[in-house]
Amino acid sequence: MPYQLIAAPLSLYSGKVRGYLRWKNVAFTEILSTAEVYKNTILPRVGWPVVPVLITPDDTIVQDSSDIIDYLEKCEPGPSVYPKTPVQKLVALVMELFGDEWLLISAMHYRWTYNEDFAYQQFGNASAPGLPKEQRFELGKKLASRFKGSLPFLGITPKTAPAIEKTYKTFLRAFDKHLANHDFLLGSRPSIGDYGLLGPLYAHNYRDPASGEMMESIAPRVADWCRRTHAPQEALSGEFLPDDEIPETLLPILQMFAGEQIPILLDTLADLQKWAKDNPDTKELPRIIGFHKYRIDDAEEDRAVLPFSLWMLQRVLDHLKSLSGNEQQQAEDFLTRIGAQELLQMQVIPHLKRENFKLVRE
Ligand SMILES: N[C@@H](CCC(=O)N[C@@H](CS)C(=O)NCC(=O)O)C(=O)O
Repeated sequence: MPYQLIAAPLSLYSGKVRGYLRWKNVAFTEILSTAEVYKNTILPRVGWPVVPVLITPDDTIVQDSSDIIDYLEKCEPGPSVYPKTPVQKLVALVMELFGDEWLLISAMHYRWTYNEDFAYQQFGNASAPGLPKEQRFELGKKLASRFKGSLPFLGITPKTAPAIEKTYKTFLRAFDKHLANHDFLLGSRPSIGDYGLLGPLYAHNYRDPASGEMMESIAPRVADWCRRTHAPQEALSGEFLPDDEIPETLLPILQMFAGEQIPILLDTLADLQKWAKDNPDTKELPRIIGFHKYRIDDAEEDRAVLPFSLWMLQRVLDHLKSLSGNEQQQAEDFLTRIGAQELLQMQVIPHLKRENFKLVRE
């Protein structure tokens, strides 16, 4: 039995994992996440409705795109998507965090502002492919309300919409410029950072028609990167740049991470500590632990405090903690250069881990 990936074409994190599996040359079959599959496999085995889910050849379930990729990195041969050198590995992990947890905002905004009917049809197509088209649309509308309804929780409102669009377009132009000289973020081999970006950029912002048209017109190289990263022509190919080099063209994107996402992560850290103090006997983290203000460009809005982002941040901080001597100095100098030196002081307290597919404190 090969690996089985339960996933859907419209799903953000499914695209991240699918692109990785193909590059890694892992034999897998994809199972569409229909209502039946949710009922018979995902809910009983994962405990909550989510995709993507990996079923391994020995029938182990792995859930969460980062855990799936890490599982396969351990079990499957071939080159790794994690650079070995300190600063490239740091940048790759930061870009995964930025894609998974920050560009998610633009992905959700564009889908539900400019591609609503397409998305309804897609939700219905995935859930009940056997129904007639109009019924799939109506079903999709019902199923999608949970996702569309999450917009205000992500801080996506009419007040922030212009700022979200402005900063997303700035990102697209910067990434397009970078891709004029490099196939991927860090050379001719995709890294975990490329897959982090692929989530929001592929399934939503490339594949949703109105968003894809916009991407093709203002950042055609990003659209090309989406195609190459999601469906590579050559598995296991490419190299990271030599000498731990970080291309200058990535600096504007890393500065966006520092300016936009770090303040939210800092606030979320403070809220986690408060939550832990107020709930000393609760082990499992709720998905939302409160509300806070966030700023994007010149707009300010309320948004939910999402502790899951800190589990992703921990991946970056654990890497920093593993460094010593010269390597530590190089990473510190680099973070100062991009204005992200706050990362050096950050600590996730209490430490978070995933247990039975849920986020819990250690
Ligand atoms: N962090 C997870 C998130 C998975 C996720 O959010 N999947 C979406 C579809 S792309 C979903 O099923 N969401 C359901 C939910 O969040 O309740 C990952 O990287 O796999």
